[in-house]
Amino acid sequence: MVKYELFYFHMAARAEPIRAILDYANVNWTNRAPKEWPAEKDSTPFGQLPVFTETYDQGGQLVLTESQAIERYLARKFGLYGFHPVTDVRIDIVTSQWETVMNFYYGSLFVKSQEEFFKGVFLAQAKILFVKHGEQLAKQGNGYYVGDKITWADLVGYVFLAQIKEGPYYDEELKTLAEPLEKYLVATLEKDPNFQRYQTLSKARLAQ
Ligand SMILES: N[C@@H](CCC(=O)N[C@@H](CS)C(=O)NCC(=O)O)C(=O)O
Repeated sequence: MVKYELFYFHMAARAEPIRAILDYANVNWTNRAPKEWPAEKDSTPFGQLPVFTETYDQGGQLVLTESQAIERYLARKFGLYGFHPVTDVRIDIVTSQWETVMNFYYGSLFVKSQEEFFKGVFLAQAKILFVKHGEQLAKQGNGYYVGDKITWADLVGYVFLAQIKEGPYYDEELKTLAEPLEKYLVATLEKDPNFQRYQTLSKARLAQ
């Protein structure tokens, strides 16, 4: 048996797509938060979180860093990546676009000295993303970014949109631009029992 552990702060942020993949795939995994981060920082591979660890029964560990690399690895492992180099790259495009927008979003929330700069770029890029992804989802018409089943791209889109919706910048303009994302992506995922399991587990985790 393999033991899975995700090490991240007690918040959704960058680790949430990893959690969504694991729960969607019904994997048994442990969520761990630092007790005293400055003292723990040097023990991580790159001085940052998330860190994802697989521990094997027969001995040995796989220790991974970089949220997107971890997500891609798990998506591949648990059947949430594409089925061809072309579908894989389409999924990569969607997840990279979301990551870029979220880097500016987190910058605006956590880098106080440059809050206005990050906020400005976040808003400009989020608007483009909402419009373009809305068009892609409308063209697809089945609720999924790529192909005809849920993939890592859909989970990323849902969880990052949810964070923006709960954050300080979700005004009427963004809300209007997000309508196609709501209509196709959000509505489809919220009907999926595997996704509902993730939602229940996620709520319980963050309430702890
Ligand atoms: N590119 C990295 C960025 C990781 C990152 O920025 N982690 C932040 C939290 S979201 C962190 O560990 N901050 C604490 C620190 O740098 O000491 C990833 O996607 O995993």
